[in-house]
Amino acid sequence: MFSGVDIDNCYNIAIKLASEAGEIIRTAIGKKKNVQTKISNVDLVTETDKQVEEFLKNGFKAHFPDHCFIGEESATAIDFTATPTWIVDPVDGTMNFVHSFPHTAVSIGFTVEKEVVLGIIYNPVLDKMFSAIKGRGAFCNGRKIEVSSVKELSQALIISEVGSNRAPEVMEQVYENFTNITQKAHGIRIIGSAALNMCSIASGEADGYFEYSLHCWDMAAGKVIVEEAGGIVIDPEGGPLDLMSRRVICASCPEIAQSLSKELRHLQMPRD
Ligand code: LIP
Repeated sequence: MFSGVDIDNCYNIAIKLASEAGEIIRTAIGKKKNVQTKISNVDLVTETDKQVEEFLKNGFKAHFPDHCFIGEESATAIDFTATPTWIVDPVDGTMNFVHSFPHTAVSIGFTVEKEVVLGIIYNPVLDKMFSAIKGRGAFCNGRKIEVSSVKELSQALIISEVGSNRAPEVMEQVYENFTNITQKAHGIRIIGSAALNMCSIASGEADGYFEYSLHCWDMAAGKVIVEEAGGIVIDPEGGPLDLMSRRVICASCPEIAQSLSKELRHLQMPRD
């Protein structure tokens, strides 16, 4: 129990809704998409993003009428409070979805008193269901997952993203950081889904991930999945992660997180 919340019931409902949402995405990914743009011409939204969000919003409202809901496609001014809150990205990696690139997922985080206590990230194309409840470990399709044992940036595989904010000052910082980290690490990868990037850290497939310009729905579920897999999730400047700060470092261990923090040029983003 987390402050009177029946977390097992929340988990069971969220897994069921994530599976059903995944079915919508799996069916739609092979079909022609109706694509619109949001803040830039590479910030995409499709009818599937909206359909899945509506489905999840109605599903969580029906089961948990007292809980709050923050979703990528319906969020306006975000009012994040201590009340139990579902934080949802209906299709994380929308650009990938549009191109039928198979790294796309539904991401569901659940907070109690502003702390993420449950996370579910489901890639329906590859049929990978990642989940974690605070204090109980992290899993993929029911199998326990753990971060890698890599402890040095020089030996690490790092993931990052270009993001959909193409403002010149943002792009300059992105490329400066890519150039620097490429020289310091084993390698760098861009995959296109913040949520699945965090699952790669949790699964031990990569050792560090950083991004600026993302939103709370991109990282809420991933935070608890990485932590329960034995990893660390921090603010890029070194303090605890602020879910609304729109930036993140996560890593297999504190050493890599701190090395990334030291090497990166940081950017303050307008808060969610
Ligand atoms: C996207 C992320 C991607 C990130 C973008 C964006 P969307 O989410 O997952 O990794 O670089 O900034 O937030 O828009 O596809 O849900």
